[in-house]
This record gives sequence, C-alpha cells and structure tokens, in this order.
Amino acid sequence: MQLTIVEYPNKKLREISKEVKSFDEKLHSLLDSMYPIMINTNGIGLAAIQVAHAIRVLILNIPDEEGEQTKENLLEIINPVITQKDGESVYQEGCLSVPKFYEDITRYETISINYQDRDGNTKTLEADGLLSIAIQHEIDHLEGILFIDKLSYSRRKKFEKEYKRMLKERKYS
Ligand code: Y12
Ligand code: CO
Repeated sequence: MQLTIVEYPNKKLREISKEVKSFDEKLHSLLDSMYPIMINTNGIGLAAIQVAHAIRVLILNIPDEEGEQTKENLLEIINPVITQKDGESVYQEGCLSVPKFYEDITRYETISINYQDRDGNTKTLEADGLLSIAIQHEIDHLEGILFIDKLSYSRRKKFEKEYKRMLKERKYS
C-alpha cells in the first residue's frame, strides 16, 4: 500500500478517527505499510490519520536502552482507551506531520490503556517514560489533536510564523 505522510496544516489531521471493527487483511496491509514509512522518516510513533486513514490505529517503536529501534519492540495499538492516568511529565516532542519542530509538552507521567491487537485480541498495557508520552501523543491524533495545540498562545504564534517561513523556504529550494 502506497502511503504518504500528511503534514500540518492539512485539515485531514483534524478528523476524528473511527473505531476499527474489521480485523481483516485490509487492516493488516495498512499496518504493514505504516511501519516502513515510520522507520524511513526516523519516527517512533505514527497514527493512521497521519497517512490519511481515519481509523483508530497507531504504531509505536520506542528505541531500547542501547538506542536500537528493533521490530521486536513494535507495538500495534487499535481502538485504545486510557483507563488510568497519573502524575505529570514534560518532554520535548516532535511529530512526523509537523516536520522540524520540537516543543516541550506536559502530559501524564504514567498511563494504563486497553486496546486491541491486529487480530482483535483485547490487551492491557501500563506505560511510563517515553512510551507513555508517545501513546498519549498518538491517541491525541485519533481525536484530531496535535501537540502544537497544547502550546501557550505566544508559543503557538511563534510556531505559526516559523512554520510558514519553513514551508516557503521548502517550496523555493
Ligand atoms: C515523544 C516524541 C515523539 C512522539 C511522537 C512520535 N513522533 C515522531 O516519531 C517524530 C518523528 C520526527 C522525525 C523527524 O525526522 C525526519 O522527518 C527525517 C523529524 O525531523 C524533521 O522533520 C526534519 C521530526 C520528527 C511522542 C513523544
Ligand atoms: Co504526531
């Protein structure tokens, strides 16, 4: 399946993704195609809406302690629901749909989620650290929310100005 990353300010990113009901070959093919595009663009997380599929699907591949990103650690998360959240943590986030921008964002420190795997089996996951942050970032995508929406008014203004300039430079280079 040929996929391309949808970038801000494309309105597609604002869609609310729909629950997955069929755990079929079409879903598996989408998941299989999302993995290489995430890896080839140096990503650690990708939601299906970022490749123009408005369904509640996300993948995560967090690097291990050695900084290695191995497919063994790939998580495919479908229809996630946060069941517990606690604490607060600040992390400098980036997003494949908002290239070249990184901002400090405050999120819950630890979360628990219920979700389904690619075959529709129900799973539970407790997450902290980068995994917890990344899950929250990707679940926001399912609601049409981007990390830049969480910036203060002045940071957001600054971002919009810099981002516009970056898009212009990219157009003419
Ligand atoms: C913490 C950090 C990130 C997340 C969400 C997942 N975000 C990403 O995977 C971001 C990847 C990213 C990759 C980039 O590199 C390339 O595109 C080649 C990048 O750099 C540029 O755009 C130049 C920016 C972001 C959650 C929690
Ligand atoms: Co993102």
